[in-house]
Formats: sequence, C-alpha cells, structure tokens
Amino acid sequence: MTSDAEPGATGMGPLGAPGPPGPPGLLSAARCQVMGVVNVTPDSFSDGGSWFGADAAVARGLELAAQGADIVDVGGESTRPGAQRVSAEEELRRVAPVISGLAAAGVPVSVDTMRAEVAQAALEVGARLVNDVSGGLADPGMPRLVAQAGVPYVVMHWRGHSHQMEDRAVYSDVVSEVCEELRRRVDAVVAAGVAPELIIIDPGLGFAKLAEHNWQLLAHLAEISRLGGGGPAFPVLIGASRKRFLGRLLAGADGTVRPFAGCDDATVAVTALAAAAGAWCCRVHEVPANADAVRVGQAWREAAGAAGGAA
Ligand code: PMM
Repeated sequence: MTSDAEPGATGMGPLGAPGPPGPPGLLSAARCQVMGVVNVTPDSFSDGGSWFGADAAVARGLELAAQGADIVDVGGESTRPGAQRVSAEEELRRVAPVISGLAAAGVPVSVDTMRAEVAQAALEVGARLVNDVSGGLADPGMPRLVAQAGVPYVVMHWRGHSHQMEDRAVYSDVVSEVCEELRRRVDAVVAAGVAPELIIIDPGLGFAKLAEHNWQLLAHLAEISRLGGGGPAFPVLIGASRKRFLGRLLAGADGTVRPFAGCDDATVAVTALAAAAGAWCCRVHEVPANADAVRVGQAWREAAGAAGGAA
C-alpha cells in the first residue's frame, strides 16, 4: 500500500519542533498553517461575488494576511457542485492582478487552479504554491509544470469536475479508497518530476463526498497522511471551511440546512481538531478565530506529546 514516493519530512516538524511535517522553505512552520481564501469569482459557494474586482480582492487578501493568514489562496474558478467551467483566459484575467498585488506586498500566495497555463502565469507574477484540486488529473501538463517550477504542490483527491462529482460520491470504504486514489496521484506526479518533499495531500472534503465521507476522512487524518500505509507522513491540507456538511450538521429542528455564513464557528472547531491531529494547513474563509484555533490545536498536541505529522 505504501507509495514509493517518500516525503522529505519523516515525522518531526520541519523546525524539529513537535509540529506537523511540511515542505521545506517558505511554508515550513512548527504549527498548522492558516490558508486564507480569496475567491475572485462571481459564483463560489460561500463568498462568490464578494471579492470579484481585483482591488477588492487584493484588499481582502491583505486583510486576511494582517489577521494572521500564513498563505493567501487565490482562485478564479468556482468548484462548487454543479459549477460550469470558465475559460483559461477569464480565469487568468481574474487572478493575475490579485496575485501580483499581494505578492508585491510580500504576502505568500497560492494559486487555486487546475490549469497548467494559469499556474505558470500565476507563478510568474509571484505565486509560491500551486493548489490543484484535481491533483493533476484535469490538466496532464500540470505536474510537469510544477516539477519545473520546483514549488510546493497541493494534490487533492478528486473524481471529476463539478458537474460530475455528486454522482461519484460512492465508496465502500472511503478512507482506504481515498488513500489509494491519492497514492496513485502522488506516484504519478513524482513520476512527472515533482519532488516528494514538495507534495501536500488533501482528502478533498466535499468533492465527490457526502457528509458521512467527510467526517470519516477527518477522523482518519493519520492514515491519510501516510496514504493508508506505514510510510512516512505527507503534510495534509484540510478544506472544511463553510462546507455544506457543516451546514447539515447544524441544521435546524425543521431540517433546514444552516447557511454557510452560520458555519464559521463549526469551521473553527474543525480547524482546532485538525491542528491537534497534526494537519499541516487549514484553508479557511475567515481567518482570526482559525488563527487562534491552530494555536489551541498545537498546544494540545504538544501537551499530548505528539510529534510530527497527523497522528
Ligand atoms: N475547496 C474549495 C476550493 N479549493 N482547495 C483545496 N486544496 N482543498 C479544498 O477543500 C478546496 C480547495 C472549495 O471551497 P470554496 O469554493 O468554498 O472556497
């Protein structure tokens, strides 16, 4: 079951502290990182339309960084269930000025894209990490591009584009199937030249997953970090923020799903638990309370004597 690819970090945090493992350089840290989200889209699930203009998006990214985001994730294409794709030109038109504005201000930026063409242009204007929700499946040119650029690469579990993913949320054992499918993606991107120590894995909460699948994955981060085998831990990124499974958990007595804006406290609870379990990063829409939560998770982890990755 173990992937041939071995991440560079083998258990201890990159600073030798009992933090989660992480890729070297810019993103190394002794505690779980906070990734603040800026969706430059008119139609993303929770914040679509809020930061659609470049100026508003840059201002929001600066605000998230000032509130404690370690990384700001900029995306120009909605991945909510049922969303239609936009052209690469439109995606780039949305994200490029935002990434260059934030990078010029010294903010570490990741680009949330499935397209190599967009990732390349984003890296040229200052992005320092590629967040690919398709794990290299949507654009076969992506792993090669990331390998050449030598930047950290988020490989997320994915079973198809937004219009297909609801039908594909079928598992007999979600944890082992996600681990196995992620392992195949990790092997493929390593074969394309990506350095294992620059790979971050992500179980892809809400992407071809029902609520019960998301909870199972969250409860098994250690297994996911090791891709279901006994090998070393990869850093794990968790994107639970404002997702519908939280709204369902918090549904009213009449069954009405809690709207996304009412799910920020539950997001913070997931962040604390994920950080305590050794997640490397949590991707969130609202930063301040999550920045506190990763510190709570880290203190908990240290008091429990945990060292290294998800455990
Ligand atoms: N979720 C969304 C977008 N990008 N990236 C990663 N790595 N992991 C995720 O779970 C993830 C992502 C969708 O969320 P949004 O549209 O509400 O921001």
